[in-house]
Amino acid sequence: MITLRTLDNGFTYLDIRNDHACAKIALQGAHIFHYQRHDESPLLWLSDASILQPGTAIRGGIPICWPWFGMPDDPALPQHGFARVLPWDYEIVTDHNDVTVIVFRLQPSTQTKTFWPYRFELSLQITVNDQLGLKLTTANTDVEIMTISSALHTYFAITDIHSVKVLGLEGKPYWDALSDTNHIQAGGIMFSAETDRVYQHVDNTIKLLDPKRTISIDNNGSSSVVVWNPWIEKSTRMSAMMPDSYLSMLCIETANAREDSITLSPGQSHTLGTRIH
Ligand code: TA6
Repeated sequence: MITLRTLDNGFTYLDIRNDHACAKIALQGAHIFHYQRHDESPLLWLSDASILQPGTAIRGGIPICWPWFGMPDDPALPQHGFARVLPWDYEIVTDHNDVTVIVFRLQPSTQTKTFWPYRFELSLQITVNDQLGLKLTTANTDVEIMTISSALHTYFAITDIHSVKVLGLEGKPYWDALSDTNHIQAGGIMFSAETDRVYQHVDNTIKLLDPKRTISIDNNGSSSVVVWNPWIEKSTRMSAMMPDSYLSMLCIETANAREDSITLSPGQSHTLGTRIH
């Protein structure tokens, strides 16, 4: 079952429920901000301080970072691109008891051209059942070559940052954004301080081990994985975060960033996908 709901401030989202799970997806940014399998706690984290209002990026869920990841060269442009703050169209593909599939589309407009000059087709297919699937497809409909970096910037809800471990990135090279240095991951990842890393050449399943459950992340069309926890100081000063937010969230992002950016010739397309289960 899918219900279109609109808050008093005009914020509009799809409220989804089927035999396996419930989910909420904002039309702004095609941004899923709630996914919860029945008889489980929510799998995606949403900040208690996040305000659901038009034009404001949602802190939590899975923001779509496109057509660039991180800070652009032009400081006047928004971090993580513009797709997550613009309204997308949607089409209900499947609304069955055991699975819900919705395709969202962002069209080029005078607004997008103020950020980025290219013509494109951007779609996001979201599949909700006992797994959560996202497929972000970029088509270059321009006459110019375009280069994109992107991320499905997933905020996972965790029991406690001190008690989780991330496996699957052992031996992978990563850029440490905090020190602007490069390293090789030794062993699983545990957390005791702010962590902001872009792992490259990743083509395998990532596992998030939480005392309550193990979450598997199967990516495709992705060579980068971003691992981020803001820790205390950034939790305290970042927008739409509480001082203790860092304890209950961890970002493991399916991406193509930095040297994994994708170049598309006219007529070419690329799909960045993840399956969370
Ligand atoms: O993906 C990690 C990161 O780039 C961090 O450096 C931090 O800035 C985070 O994204 C949140 O970015 P946002 O623009 O959503 O506040």
